[in-house]
Amino acid sequence: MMEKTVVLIKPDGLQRGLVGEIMHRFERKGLKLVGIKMIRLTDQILDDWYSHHKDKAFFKDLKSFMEWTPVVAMLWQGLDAISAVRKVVGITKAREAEAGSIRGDFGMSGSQNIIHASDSMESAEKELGLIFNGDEIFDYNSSMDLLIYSKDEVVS
Ligand code: FUP
Repeated sequence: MMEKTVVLIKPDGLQRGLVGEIMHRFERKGLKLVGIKMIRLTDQILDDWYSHHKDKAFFKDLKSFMEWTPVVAMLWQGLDAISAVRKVVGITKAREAEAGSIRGDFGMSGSQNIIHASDSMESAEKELGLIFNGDEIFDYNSSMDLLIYSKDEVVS
């Protein structure tokens, strides 16, 4: 299914100068950029974003980490993009993430782990709504689509 997924470059990724490197990886993979902005996350956004973690011991630190600097928020579109992007990102604990993934190649921490990516259709929809206005999401044809997908895949 054609999906949109939300990626955040977290404050550590921004400060370490990894924005270009990270975007490069998604572009080369064949994902289409359909939204991008810088945003400073607030308590209000994060309470909703990480509502499933609100009772965890790390919740307070997680919020202050995510508010340290602005983040770079992106929307990437592609066939089964949610799971494809999660594979490019790697597992949460970066020091155990597979080499070749973003966290595996650039991180050591399980909390300062460079990047966020939506983990399901529900979270993608929720996160998209928390960050992007309708007029910040772009639908366009790219001739790359003809190279990235076969004809039968593009119609699915
Ligand atoms: P992920 O989807 O890989 O980002 O992982 P989770 O949704 O499980 O966790 C979201 C964020 O909470 C992580 F990216 C970092 C933080 N976290 C911690 O700080 N400590 C933990 O033990 C688990 C998660």
